[in-house]
Amino acid sequence: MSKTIYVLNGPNLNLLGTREPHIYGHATLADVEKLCADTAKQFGLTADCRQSNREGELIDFIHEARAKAAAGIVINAGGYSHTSIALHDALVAAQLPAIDVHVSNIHAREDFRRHSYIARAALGSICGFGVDGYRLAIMGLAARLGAAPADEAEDTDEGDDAGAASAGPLTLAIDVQGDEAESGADAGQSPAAPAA
Ligand code: CA2
Repeated sequence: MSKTIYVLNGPNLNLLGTREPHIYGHATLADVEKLCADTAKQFGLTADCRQSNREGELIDFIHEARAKAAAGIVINAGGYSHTSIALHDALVAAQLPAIDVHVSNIHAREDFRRHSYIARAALGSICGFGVDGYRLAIMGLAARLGAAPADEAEDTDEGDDAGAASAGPLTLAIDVQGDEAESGADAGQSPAAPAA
């Protein structure tokens, strides 16, 4: 199995961080892609990040993920989430574990955003956690794939790793696998988790 996760972003997500920060926050698409790369690396995975404003190109990316036997797909199809049977069909055909991600809480907005065709073809959905949802999606996928967090000792041979995400994801991965009660605070990317 490949160790590559495709991270696909759909229409208008190239505008992240430039408009409507009250809904989508201040992080840019470049920030999101770095977050994904850093998180994937912590699990010995690689994030191949793509963005397109075209439905057909997103479908091509999904076909490519299938052809390359990618480990999984994290997808925020933007507005196409609510309209695209074609993207749904591509994900079903790909037969790869996929996670449907939305930066905003689509259930707390207009009714037309509440339905996601992507969610129906996905292993799970994450929404409302801001861009931290991408990190959570990769962690969930990694847990499902059985990808253990990279050992910290092994991590040091990679040289200067100052840009990598904090130890938060590692802590949460231990929670998932070992049922620990402790939650993983991270570098402040997400709203505080509700108390257990
Ligand atoms: O919350 C999400 O991640 C969405 O998938 C974002 C889509 C929206 O159509 C979905 O209902 C929910 C829109 C992406 C637009 O992104 C922008 C970002 C900054 C400024 C303007 C648009």
